[in-house]
Amino acid sequence: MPSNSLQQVVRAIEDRDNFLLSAHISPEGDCIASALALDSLLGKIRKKSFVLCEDKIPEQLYFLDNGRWNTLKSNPSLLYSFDNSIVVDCPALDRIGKVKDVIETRKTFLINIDHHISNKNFGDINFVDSGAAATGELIYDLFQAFRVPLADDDLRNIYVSLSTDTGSFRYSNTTAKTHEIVADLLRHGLKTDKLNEQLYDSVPRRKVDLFRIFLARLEFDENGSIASAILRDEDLKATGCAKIDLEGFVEYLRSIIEVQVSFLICQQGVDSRISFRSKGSFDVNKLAGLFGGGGHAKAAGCTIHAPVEKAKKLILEQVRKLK
Ligand SMILES: [Mn+2]
Repeated sequence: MPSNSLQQVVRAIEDRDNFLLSAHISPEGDCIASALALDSLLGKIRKKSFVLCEDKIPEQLYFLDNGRWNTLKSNPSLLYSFDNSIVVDCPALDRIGKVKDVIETRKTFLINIDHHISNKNFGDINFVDSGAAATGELIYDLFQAFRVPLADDDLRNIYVSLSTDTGSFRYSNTTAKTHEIVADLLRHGLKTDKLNEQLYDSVPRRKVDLFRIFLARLEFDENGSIASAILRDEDLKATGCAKIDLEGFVEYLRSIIEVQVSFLICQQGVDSRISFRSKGSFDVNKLAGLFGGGGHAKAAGCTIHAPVEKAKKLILEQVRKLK
């Protein structure tokens, strides 16, 4: 089903009373903040809602936790009755992990709110806009459509979503609308200094330790236009890091002047999870798509069912073909 209009989404929400909200596994700024902001909006229009995700909020973003983020482990979700689900920031339904089973068992009406160009339009209602810098932009649109004023938490959540998905308003997905939304948040009293410190100037020591290993593994191919690194489960273990600690690593590779395509391969048991970044005209969404993944033109990911070294070989082959 193609994307629906804002009005159709508003109607779909108005017509229904209770919602399970979910977001992707390994949650980051946009999906966490979008889910929490949407939960807040639904409460304010007197709907019942319940956030349920496979993973907990990572430590760096604990400050967003308002006690409304439930995980499959922490919560007896099955006691909660709901007829509808809203999935945010997920290009495909598999991205919510095991919560997919919960939704499918209940045969709920499904609303898909997202901005990934690779979105599969898996919902009964699909509010998908690949021109939006972050899913948080679409949640902001919903606040406007329902004429619900943004409380302090909502201001903060929308900002976190926009700021994190645009690399602090640096990436090409940043639009005039992104800045207009931020201007509106500021007019409503958002304070950004402390927030930016929490988001960007709070690097734990363990992450620096992992970054050292990552730099030692850095390799260049194709005359330095491709940069990649491999990290293994044991590297994360040795430094006490989790997947979220990898945030920013692959972007660092892309920031190297000569580099057009960068990727980070992270061992995931017997499989490999890959994050791609690019600049210029190279489309990593297309590249990730060859391996069953996707995302955006300049930032995408996939899982390859092969060990890390083999995965790297397979990727390099495809990058050379696409270049
Ligand atoms: Mn996003």
